[in-house]
Amino acid sequence: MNKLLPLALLTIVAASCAQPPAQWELRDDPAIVNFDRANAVSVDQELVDPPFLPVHDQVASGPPRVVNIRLEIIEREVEIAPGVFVWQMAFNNSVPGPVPVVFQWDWVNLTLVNGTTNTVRFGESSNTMAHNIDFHASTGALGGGGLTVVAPGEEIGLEWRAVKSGFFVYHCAPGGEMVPYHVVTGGNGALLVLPREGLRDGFGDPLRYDKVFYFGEQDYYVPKNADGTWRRPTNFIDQMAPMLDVMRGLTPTHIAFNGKYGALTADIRLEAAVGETVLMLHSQANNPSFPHLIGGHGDWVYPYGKFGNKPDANLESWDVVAGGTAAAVYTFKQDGVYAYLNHNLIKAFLFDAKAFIHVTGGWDDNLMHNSFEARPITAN
Ligand SMILES: [Cu+2]
Repeated sequence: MNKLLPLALLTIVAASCAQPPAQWELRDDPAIVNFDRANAVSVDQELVDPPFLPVHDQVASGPPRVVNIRLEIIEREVEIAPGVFVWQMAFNNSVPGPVPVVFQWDWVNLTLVNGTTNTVRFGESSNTMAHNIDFHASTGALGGGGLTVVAPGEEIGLEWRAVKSGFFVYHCAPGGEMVPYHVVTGGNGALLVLPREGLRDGFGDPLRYDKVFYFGEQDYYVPKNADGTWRRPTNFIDQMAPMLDVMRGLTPTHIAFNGKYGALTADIRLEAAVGETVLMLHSQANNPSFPHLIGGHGDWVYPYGKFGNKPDANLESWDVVAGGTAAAVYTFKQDGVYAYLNHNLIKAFLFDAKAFIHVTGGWDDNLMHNSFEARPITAN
């Protein structure tokens, strides 16, 4: 017994040296949590149109900041598919809206504008309705919706603290039937709250991405005329009653990535290289979705798109809940055209819930090759 004990101890020590116990969960740093807002540096963030994100650091280099963002709501008519017109409500003239990027414990200082002052970039605006914004990442007052109702031609300010990390939906939510109406005409987007230490893989090791793409999935409910043609309304108000009738059927007439058919398969070319790690962000403000990368995987997939959850490894498809997001990381290993899509394949191919990612950089026969070319069937 006495001779065996040291050996047993040695074995335990050796095993624990080879595989240190997982320390995945991190506790909040009180110095960061209690950092005085009055001492925070204020920075302006230039937002960009999806599927791209603003240039950003992946690890916080200082204490919490106040990040100033400006969202201008534009009511506009867009041809979402050939011959199909929708009056959208578009944050910064984009459906989905742009993705602000902050760190956990930063303050987000929003100016929400109903209309536009930037006629150079956004064109004329003649908004007809009140709008607001509900940030799923925020705390209190209906996600800010209760403090941001703003009439056409006016602007309003809202500051809130990003207390949780993850990828979070935001959307317009003016109340009652207006909530789904504004959301399914495009009044939604998502906001990225990075952990201050950056993303970590399932081992707890730092994970850095080379590129990030945002796939905003949008369902539309376009009414038809008596003769079967698509109804083309004259403005955002005229569109509402007939569209609500279609919405009550719960069956979308159109589903798109990045606002319109062909947006990420033809209009915008997404590119990556073999060896590059891509963060794939996905949101759906009104319905579930089931992301899948054809020919690849989710190396690490953060449950519900929230970085405080230990990521799942090696998934084939994953979840977006209605009013939620997904965040998946993949390092490309083969060149070719990959389809990133909703693996409800009807929504991907009979509708247009899909994107292409063009990957260059070489092919690894060891991972895949034809063992023989097509030939007449041989006897076995
Ligand atoms: Cu609205």
